[in-house]
Amino acid sequence: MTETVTPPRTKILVKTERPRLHKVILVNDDYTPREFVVTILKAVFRLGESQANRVMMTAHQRGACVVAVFTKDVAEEKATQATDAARKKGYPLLFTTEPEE
Ligand code: TYC
Repeated sequence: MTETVTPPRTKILVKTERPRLHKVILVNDDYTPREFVVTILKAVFRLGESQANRVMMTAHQRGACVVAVFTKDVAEEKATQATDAARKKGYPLLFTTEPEE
């Protein structure tokens, strides 16, 4: 007679963590015109006029301001794109990225 062996059922719980988001940070400088900063914030980060002005003024007064958060790739791409656009015009404007806590 054949015996049927039933193995214990093991339930495997797969936990997937969400990828960490990265902040794009606008850094103040003394040379880039305010209007140009606003133009970049609107073109690259799709901010509206008043939000772009608020972000620019916050960086101007406090030294830096978070523009937005994205996945790592998108944050780095947008920061590079925005910084390169400023270099092409001869401005020292800088966007950096850092992971969110
Ligand atoms: N501080 C610049 C000026 O007075 C304007 C400026 C604002 C530049 C924000 C960079 O991230 C910046 N012309």
